[in-house]
Amino acid sequence: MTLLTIPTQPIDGQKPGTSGLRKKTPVFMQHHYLENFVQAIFDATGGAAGKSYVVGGDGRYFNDRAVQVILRMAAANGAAKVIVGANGILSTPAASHLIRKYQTDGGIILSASHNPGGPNEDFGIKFNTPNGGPAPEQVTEAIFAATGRLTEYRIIEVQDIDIATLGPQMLGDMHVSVVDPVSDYADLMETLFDFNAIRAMIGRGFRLRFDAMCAVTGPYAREILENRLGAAAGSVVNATPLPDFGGMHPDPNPTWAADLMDKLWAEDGPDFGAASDGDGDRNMIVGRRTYVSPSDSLAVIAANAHLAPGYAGGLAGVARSMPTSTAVDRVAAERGMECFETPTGWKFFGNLMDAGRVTLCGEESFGTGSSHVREKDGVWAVLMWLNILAATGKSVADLLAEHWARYGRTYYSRHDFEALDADAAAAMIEDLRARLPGLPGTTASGLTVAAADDFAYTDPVDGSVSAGQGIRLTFEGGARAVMRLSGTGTSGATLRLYLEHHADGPDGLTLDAQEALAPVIRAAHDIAGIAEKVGRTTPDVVT
Ligand code: VG1
Ligand code: CO
Repeated sequence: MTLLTIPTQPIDGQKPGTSGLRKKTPVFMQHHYLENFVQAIFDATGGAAGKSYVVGGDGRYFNDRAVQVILRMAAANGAAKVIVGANGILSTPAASHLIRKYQTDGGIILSASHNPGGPNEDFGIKFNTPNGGPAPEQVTEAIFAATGRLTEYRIIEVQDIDIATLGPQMLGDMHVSVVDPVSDYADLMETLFDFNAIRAMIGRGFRLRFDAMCAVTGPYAREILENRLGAAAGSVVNATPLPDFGGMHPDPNPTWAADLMDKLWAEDGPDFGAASDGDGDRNMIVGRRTYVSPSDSLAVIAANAHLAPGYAGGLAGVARSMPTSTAVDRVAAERGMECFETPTGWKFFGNLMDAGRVTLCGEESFGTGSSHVREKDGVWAVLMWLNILAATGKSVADLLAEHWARYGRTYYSRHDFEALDADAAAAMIEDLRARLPGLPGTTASGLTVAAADDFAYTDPVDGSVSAGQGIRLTFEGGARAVMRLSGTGTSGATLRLYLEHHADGPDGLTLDAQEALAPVIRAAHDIAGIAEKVGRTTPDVVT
């Protein structure tokens, strides 16, 4: 075994986005690309000497090679211990749990999440801090700065490490512990939810379907839903993680999980359906012929979480990302809970959870989670819904209808315009930003602008400021449109247009969301000039 110090030089563009560094797989496989970034993580966080880490990923193409490289680099940089999921597999929430449970100095997670995987698709890497959460902006900026200063990286030359066999081993002076990726996580879920009540509901004939989309949650869902909760064998479909996700786009929304939607709309469909994404942190919840929007799911969970044993004492507070609908705010107001509005990305929830200010967090992008870990958690959200259904005996459709009747309905949709010319998209946002001060009082497509700003966030815990987090247009009458550019894509630009309109009820709660939002959609297009500036009139994906 030889310790090598390899000369290298900075590689442009290794700047983490909303959730880590994501690039096309061939980019990551370029000479020194992964190695440079990993060395920058160690350099920017005070070195690896004597430290311990969790390492794992969602099993996508290049995950196995990357894990070998990271282990060899951790050993060469003097790390004391690495806990690695068997075969390099860990869902993002399971990795977060291991970091917390074993109190490591952080973790390195390999995933491009909901982006497709494969030799010509996407790969990604991110660093999580000792609280188990995605590194906050100060840390990702320090890592990026370190990528620009690199002159060398350290690695040991050694045969591949056996990461298929569970148990401890040594890599030079470094302890490597290969762990079952599922068991610790499944045990944690048993402490939070009433497994007996869910098992009894399933025993009474409740049928469910979980689509793992050939991504990382298959083994987790099988163990928890089928083995521990007694769902029929085969309730979990697409359950084997594959390096290319079987060609699927593991993004749990009605477009990409169309097969699940079909099954839930079928004559004799199951009572409950759910899907998760590449790395297991997202979730989509579907009832029989009932789609639950992620923003509504967050609000329903906020209103009912106390029915789950782990949350019986109530929630400390809730937080949502700014573009997420205000449905949860109404629950918080009724319950007298604090409600925070943060920028997009789970890293902004970490301080609030660490400080005990919030228990529940959510994003409109199919992300929900709680302070049990510091990542959003797809399987957790599914179990929370099952627990609520078991405790109330209600169907998903009834629960949602009753929620709307009580709080009103916040119609919500996100329109994504993908593969835009990056310069044109940036110019459109710039132009809009420049016009913001003049917008209030003006009228577009029959709606009057009440307020217009670019969202800036001051973290209430550490005072750090994040500006430029999305353009907000609020109209008289309360409708809202938000626009921002995606920070997770790997080619061109994606414009996200978020639309919302609240109906108090009792009438007007059963419209089609697109229909209810038609006026605000028109006004947003009109004000931003989407057709003229980026050449699009209709979105590629509507959620
Ligand atoms: C998207 C979502 C955001 C989410 C992020 C990471 O970011 O909008 O809410 O936190 O993905 O999720 P962006 O910048 O593309 O809008 V995951 O499951 O991809 O880690
Ligand atoms: Co994800």
